[in-house]
Amino acid sequence: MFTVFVIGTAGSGKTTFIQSFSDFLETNEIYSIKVNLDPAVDYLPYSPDIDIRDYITAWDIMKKYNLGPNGAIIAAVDMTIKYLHEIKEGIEELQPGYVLVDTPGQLELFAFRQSGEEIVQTLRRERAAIIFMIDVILALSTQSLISSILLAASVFYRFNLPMLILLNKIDLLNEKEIEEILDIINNPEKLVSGVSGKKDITVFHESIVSAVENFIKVFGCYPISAVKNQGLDKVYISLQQIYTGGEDFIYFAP
Ligand SMILES: Nc1nc2c(ncn2[C@@H]2O[C@H](COP(=O)(O)OP(=O)(O)OP(=O)(O)O)[C@@H](O)[C@H]2O)c(=O)[nH]1
Ligand SMILES: [Mg+2]
Repeated sequence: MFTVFVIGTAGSGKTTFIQSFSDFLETNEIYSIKVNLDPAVDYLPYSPDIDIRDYITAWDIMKKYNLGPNGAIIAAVDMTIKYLHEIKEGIEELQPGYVLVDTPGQLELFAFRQSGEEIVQTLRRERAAIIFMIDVILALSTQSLISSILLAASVFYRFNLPMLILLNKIDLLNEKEIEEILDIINNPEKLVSGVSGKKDITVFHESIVSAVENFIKVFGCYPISAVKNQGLDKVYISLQQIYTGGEDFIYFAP
């Protein structure tokens, strides 16, 4: 069983990716299940095999405790802990090859809280990985790409699991923009030159940028379109490498 947690910024396409990647796996005759851990989602394009909303919804918590939307999501994520063992048993009964886990939109409410870590550590069994989803439109400038990768890095430090970074929605880019993104992904050292052209560059900036460069080299950054099913095969190949190679894979990736 391979558990893949899909984490990323709000609206980056986590839910859409879960739908399209599970279709991709099905086409390749791999049995996967979809687990929704977003207590605030209203509509899902897929029907989840396991759904936190069967136990708890942000909407009910808002009403019951008179909380605002963010407070309700925080409370709902914290309360998820109570149902974790039931959720875990439900997953194990289904005996899937892949478990695709959808997480709440507001990444910080899940990834940077103790309860998020407990959820990931309890639900993972055997191998696990994180897919970090970035909306490519928000990463078009070098600076924005660097900020997004730094966010991915802080999620890595939280969970310490192998990670793939996905730049989603490439169908919204023109050819030149795609080429520029691919150029950086294939030669991440260009990030340094991309930023050092700015006149206020400092040694501190350069060291951050070179850390980002190394991060991309180790984990890999994959342009995809969850809507148009582009790039999913490469994501699958890398996930399989993590699955079969183990978590040590992160230290040996090209
Ligand atoms: N053009 C394009 N739109 C996409 C793609 N993937 C997702 N979207 C759109 O982006 C919007 C957000 O997609 P979701 O899948 O709900 O994103 P999410 O990260 O789950 O959102 P939250 O859970 O609310 O944070 C929707 O309107 C999707 O149709 C893509 O590959 N291309
Ligand atoms: Mg979602």
